[in-house]
Amino acid sequence: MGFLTGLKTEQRRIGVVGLYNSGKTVLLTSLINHLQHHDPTRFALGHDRVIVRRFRIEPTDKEWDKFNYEGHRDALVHGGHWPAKTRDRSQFVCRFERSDWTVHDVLLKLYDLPGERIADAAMMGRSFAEWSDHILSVLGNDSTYRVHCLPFLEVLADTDVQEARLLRTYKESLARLILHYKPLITPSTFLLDATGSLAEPDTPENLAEKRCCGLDATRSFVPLSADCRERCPVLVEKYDAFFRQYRDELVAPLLFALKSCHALLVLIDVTMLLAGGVGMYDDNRQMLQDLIEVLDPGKNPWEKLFDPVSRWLLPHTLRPGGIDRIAFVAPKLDLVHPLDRDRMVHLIRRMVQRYVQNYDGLRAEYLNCSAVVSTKVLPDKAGERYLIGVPMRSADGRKIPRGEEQCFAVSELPDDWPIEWSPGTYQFPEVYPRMPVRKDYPPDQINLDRILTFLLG
Ligand SMILES: Nc1nc2c(ncn2[C@@H]2O[C@H](COP(=O)(O)OP(=O)(O)OP(=O)(O)O)[C@@H](O)[C@H]2O)c(=O)[nH]1
Ligand SMILES: [Mg+2]
Repeated sequence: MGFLTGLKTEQRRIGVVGLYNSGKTVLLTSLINHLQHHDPTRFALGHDRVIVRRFRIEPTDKEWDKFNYEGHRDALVHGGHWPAKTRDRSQFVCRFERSDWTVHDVLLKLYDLPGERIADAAMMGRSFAEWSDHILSVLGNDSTYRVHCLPFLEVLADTDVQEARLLRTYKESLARLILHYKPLITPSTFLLDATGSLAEPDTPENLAEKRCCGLDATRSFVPLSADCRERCPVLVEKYDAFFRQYRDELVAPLLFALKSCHALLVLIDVTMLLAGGVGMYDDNRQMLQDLIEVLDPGKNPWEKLFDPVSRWLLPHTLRPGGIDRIAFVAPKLDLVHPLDRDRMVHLIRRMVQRYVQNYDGLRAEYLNCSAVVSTKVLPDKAGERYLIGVPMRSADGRKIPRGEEQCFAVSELPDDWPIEWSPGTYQFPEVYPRMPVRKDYPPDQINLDRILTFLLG
């Protein structure tokens, strides 16, 4: 508690979620950097010239690894490259005062997770049978899924079910889905296993051979249809146990942490969804829907028990949590031409707003942002959009070493999501980060301050 200053403490827990590669870790790194070396002219918290003071990093809760802020910041500044992909959940805890909050300081807890795990959200609150039905209804009702999962669906329907074939065909299906930009890969350990090892690009057959779909190779499981469950009670018993271990050990700690948050920051990477095709859009939407359903944000019963004043007087550990606000954010705004940046916000609204309105008492904000602005803008030439930055990939998609700045074209954003589009129709080339070398000078950002202002409430 802020006993040195005689202040009360307001604890805020914020979970950051989004698909893999959507920009969670970069956003957190830039956000922390701006709080640590706060300059109100470059990061406006609230409406006035609010100053952040007495910023200090605090120990994480005991069951959490510390978010590697220093390492990520170092990779950006000294390495000139983006932070490494996240392989495990982590937490960052800091305390600071803000000049417009005179009676309390802020204890801020931020949560980062590997985006792959979002695909498992539908396991929470479901039995193995319920999860199986949920996943198989997605696989069966969507034509893309049906095509890639056909051999598995046929083995499931077989009267003589063989477990080895079930496992192999399910894993080959997951591998084909990955190759077709479908991120709903569950159990997510097929992509990123429980020890943090990541699936490398390979053929479906090899991936099926090398990867597991469970806590480990001896505890893999696949969804079973109602028919199959009827016919194979022994297999059901085994998978039910593996499913429960997986859900309780890998998924529950994450989901409980998110559920105990006051606010969520949901990243929806419009550039990735447009570049990845309609399948990627559909999956992201489904996964967000599953996640929000499990987290059940909005008014919680605690809120009815305490009026705002008595809540204020409670010690912060007893103050009710419960997500009452979500910022839906389209990241990487700097990869989109300024003429189209407002459309990013419109697109994420169109994607989730109707669903979010179902939750009473939930405050939602829709914004775009760039955590580390890494491009400069050229005026549009004859309707084409051009940006300047240091490209990360060659024309054939291979990663290339950091070189000189170049001018490159980016796609125009549509007014609304098209009915259908294939991977590659839209292009937003990745660039190397542009970071100031001076350690106490945080990167140029857009809207991170507005996001935090909203989330802190
Ligand atoms: N140009 C630009 N690119 C960004 C920005 N933020 C993120 N990126 C790009 O997005 C990639 C992924 O960012 P991360 O923060 O690692 O993504 P993540 O959501 O943490 O991904 P996982 O750890 O896989 O879940 C980076 O390597 C960058 O290429 C940004 O503000 N501007
Ligand atoms: Mg990450």
